[in-house]
Amino acid sequence: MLYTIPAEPYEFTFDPAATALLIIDMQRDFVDSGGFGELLGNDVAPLRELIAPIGRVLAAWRARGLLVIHTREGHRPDLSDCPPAKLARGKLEIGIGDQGPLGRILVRGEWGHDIVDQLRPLPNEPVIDKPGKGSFYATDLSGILAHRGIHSLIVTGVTTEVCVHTTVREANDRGFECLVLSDCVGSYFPEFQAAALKMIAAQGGIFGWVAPSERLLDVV
Ligand code: TIU
Repeated sequence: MLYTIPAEPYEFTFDPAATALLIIDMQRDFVDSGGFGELLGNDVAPLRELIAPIGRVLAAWRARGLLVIHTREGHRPDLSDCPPAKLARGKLEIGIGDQGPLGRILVRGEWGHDIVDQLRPLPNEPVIDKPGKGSFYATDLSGILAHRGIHSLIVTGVTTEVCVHTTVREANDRGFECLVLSDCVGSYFPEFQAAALKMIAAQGGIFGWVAPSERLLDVV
């Protein structure tokens, strides 16, 4: 069964059985005080506002028994999968792999690396651990989507211009149709949020579609 909802730049049509809800990097390291995002100099408040709307979409998607996939950005404890350039970037006093208030920053297994309690994955929901900003690079996401017959992605999470954009661009080049939920993605920078959303839907939907989550919740 196909559903069609109003979106930018025109209506988005999808088959729920062939669509996954992707929740990108809703980790304490990005949305909690003391995490990587704050150590980069950002105010985490705008990102915390996403937890409630993403939670509503997550509940609706789970109630329909549809596929939910979570991602986490982070590295092995020995940092062998972290490019030296990424480690050095920012000249931070406390950076990736260092001990911070939430544990070692962006290191798998640490408190700060994990997803916030409100959006905690269920045991049957794949969690993609990714070393980069994109969810496809150096992960098994492509295989998981292929095995489930997924062609479309509902995209949520943080941050809009970094991991969300990189993932949507990767997905678009792989032939996926992406709907980005405008109130379920967030940036530390309001001007980047606005530009990043425009860039997805511009030029006839060069990377995909954008709509508020109410439009999706109207039909699922
Ligand atoms: N810094 C920033 O805006 N984002 C990241 O480093 N990672 C994600 O977006 N997940």
